[in-house]
Amino acid sequence: MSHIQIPRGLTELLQGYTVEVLRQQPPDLVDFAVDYFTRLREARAQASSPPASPPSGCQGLEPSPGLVADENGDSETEDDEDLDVPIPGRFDRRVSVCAEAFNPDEEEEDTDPRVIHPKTDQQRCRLQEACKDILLFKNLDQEQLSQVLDAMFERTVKVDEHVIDQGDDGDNFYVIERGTYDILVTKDNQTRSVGQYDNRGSFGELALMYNTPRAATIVATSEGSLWGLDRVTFRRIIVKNNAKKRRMFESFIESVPLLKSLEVSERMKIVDVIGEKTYKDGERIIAQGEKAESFYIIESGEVSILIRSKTKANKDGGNEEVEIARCHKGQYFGELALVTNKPRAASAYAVGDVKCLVMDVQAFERLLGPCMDIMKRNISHYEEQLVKMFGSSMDLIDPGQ
Ligand code: 1OR
Ligand code: 1OR
Repeated sequence: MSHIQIPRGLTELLQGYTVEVLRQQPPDLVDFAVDYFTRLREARAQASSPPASPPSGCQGLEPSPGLVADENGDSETEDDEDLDVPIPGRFDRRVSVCAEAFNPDEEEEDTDPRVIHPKTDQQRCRLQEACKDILLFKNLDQEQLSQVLDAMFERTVKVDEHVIDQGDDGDNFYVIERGTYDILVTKDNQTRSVGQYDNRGSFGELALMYNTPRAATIVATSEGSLWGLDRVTFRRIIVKNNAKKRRMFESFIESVPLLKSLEVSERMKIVDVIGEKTYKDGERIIAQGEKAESFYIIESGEVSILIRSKTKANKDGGNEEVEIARCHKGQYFGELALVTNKPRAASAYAVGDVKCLVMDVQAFERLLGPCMDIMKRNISHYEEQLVKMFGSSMDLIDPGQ
């Protein structure tokens, strides 16, 4: 029998591909392999030739020399479109950045030119306001955040305009400044609305994070204004930061009882979209009666859940808040309103300093389906408790009061 030798590098090559498949869960393994190995070859070719253009390093409001960004977020060299420089926004789509795919944890030197869309002070203010609660931006350091804000560009939309079409390649990520948007999903030739955005939030991260086609169609249902972030900047900063987030939160997320039934890859997808928020002692995290937008898991500290009593009055003559539960590290809250589609049933306050991992309602619905039974079982316990404490069902305490 002849001796078959395994070529050097084959094992690592296949391991790299396998790790990326497990990480990104692509719908088609062959397509993904073509993308992956093509990028790998390009990355290798680039690594062995001298850089085509120097890093710009420009961080101010002015665009870096020779690099301007147009209305659609595409960036082009001013003088010569065919100059041999990497052009953010024109990068071919649905391909992963292989250098990162091989070792997402490694700090690579960043040589891509920065995308900068100059903004007026007023635009910058509006942009900062729109981005202040964006969960994907929560773990960025100041320098990363300022590069993201520099790269964002304004896009206004008209009623019925399709911002994203399901099945397309991903070009930009969007943060909503104003306007309402429908989320439509087509499956088996049937299109249904699966949710809405109401003047806040963000969308379009999935295709950019996982190199997959757009998972939903986003249609403006009013006039609106959005801030776009191009794919290259998104991958360079947000996707790279996700590797850090995985390191930071992986073991904690694995210890959360609610999430135990999920597959590892499902838990990692949660880490990719969560943001960490901190609260000071006594700070209100959730207000009873408000519209719900987020779901919380306590990373450290304690949270007190209070409900307005119908029978006890406070010193101002209003309904006094009574404590009904305490939640600790690893526990969750804020699921009830998301599951029942009602206003918040109770308020939540930080007891001491508190850190929470926060997920938006769309991610909650998309990723926590497998945990729904556990949550519903616990909700039925709330109702039993409520009857014991107040002698009626929870619906009788009007959360809007
Ligand atoms: P994208 O890049 O795939 C469409 O482009 C965007 O719609 C997507 O990123 C998300 O940001 C956003 N399923 C998939 N994508 C969703 C969903 C969603 N909701 C918002 N997007 N589901 C709805 C959950 C309320 C699950 C539907 C089965
Ligand atoms: P939410 O979205 O309504 C308030 O926002 C959160 O408080 C709620 O989700 C739950 O996550 C959390 N009754 C209602 N909400 C409760 C309760 C509760 N406990 C925690 N939350 N009861 C306590 C049962 C031990 C029953 C009321 C007496």
